Amino acid sequence: MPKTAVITGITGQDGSYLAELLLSHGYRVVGVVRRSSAPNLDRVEHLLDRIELRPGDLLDQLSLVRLIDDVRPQELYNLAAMSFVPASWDQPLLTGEFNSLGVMRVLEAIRQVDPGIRLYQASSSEMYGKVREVPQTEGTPFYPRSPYGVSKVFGHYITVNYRESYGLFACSGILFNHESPRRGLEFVTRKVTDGVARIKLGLAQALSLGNLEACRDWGFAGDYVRAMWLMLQQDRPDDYVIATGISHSVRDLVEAAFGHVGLEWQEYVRTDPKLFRPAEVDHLIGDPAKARAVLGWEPTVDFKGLVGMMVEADLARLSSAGHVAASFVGRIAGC
Ligand code: NAP
Ligand code: G4F
Repeated sequence: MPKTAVITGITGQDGSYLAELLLSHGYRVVGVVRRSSAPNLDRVEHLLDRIELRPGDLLDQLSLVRLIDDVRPQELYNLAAMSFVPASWDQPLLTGEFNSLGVMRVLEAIRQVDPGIRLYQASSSEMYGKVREVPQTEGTPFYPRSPYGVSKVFGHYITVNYRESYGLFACSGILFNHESPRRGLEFVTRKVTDGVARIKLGLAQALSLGNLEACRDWGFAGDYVRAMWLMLQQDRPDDYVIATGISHSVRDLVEAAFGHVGLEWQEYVRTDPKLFRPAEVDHLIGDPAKARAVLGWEPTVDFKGLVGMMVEADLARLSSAGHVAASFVGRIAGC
């Protein structure tokens, strides 16, 4: 019998890569989508004939209980969240509803319907915030610096608590920043690679950024979803740091992305004080030793490869969009 997996957040960056991975392992994949008047299925468009989509919302306990009862999965990957850190200062209560109470709703639904379901919870390196130790491991204390980080600490500990209280097979993956051509446009890597492609193609003249000195341990999302799956294939549930172990500044990122297309970044990048955060996470670098030893997990894409992949994808997307727009204008002009 093929296994069945439920993915909350299937329309997001990680959800789309995870769905591809699980399909390649022969799973029946059921994605949870929240009700909206304009569905946002771009990232899973190419999978729609192979996955099932069901309505559900982390704000609605009943929708989760019904869904799990109907689908009866062996595994549930809880990726849904409000994931953009700056937005968490604008909407701290909603962030808590999604990222903290939402996790507890998923845990309760599992506990009520079938405590045998294995759960992956998407925890975050933002929980380390003002870091207490370098590099950060599974044992490093948390010191979150944003409502997002605080909400994820709750999600992390309630997952550990349900594992210890009720014996659930619940794993928390403490994932460091992971990126791809499917990353949302507001996150710094994608903002930079999209900006570089626009400048290279003559569609923009400059790029505004915030803090160039912040450092992150950036990896490739396709590698990180493999770690999620591996966690749920072990004999016992546990928590793991997933990272590359190498950190770069936003300035390094900018230099690599502009350098990839032969441009000098200093000529195009402006810093805008409005893009600085009320409290910054200055430097993240993870130690993935446990994941390497227990899961056999290794990243396959390095920083330079990641930046190059994202710039190339944005160049291709914007070039073909420009081509479509130009031919459309041509057709109108020809009428
Ligand atoms: P993403 O692209 O922002 O995707 C978030 C997903 O959550 C979307 O599918 C969104 O659906 C869904 N969602 C939001 N609120 C929901 C709700 N109330 N009910 C149901 N679905 C809801 O995020 P990502 O980068 O793939 O990250 C996946 C998870 O990993 C998140 O929990 C994030 O916090 C965590 N994480 C990410 C990173 C990273 O570097 N990417 C690192 C550590 C942890 P819509 O399409 O309807 O908006
Ligand atoms: O790309 P970012 O917005 O990602 P951030 O805040 O690190 O959060 C991401 O990674 C977390 C894991 O650690 C996830 F949990 C979370 O869901 C999300 O996926 O910002 C990275 C850094 C920050 O220090 C920010 O201040 O880039 C700096 N930055 C500088 N200029 C900018 C900009 N960030 C954004 N978004 N936009 C800028 O213009």
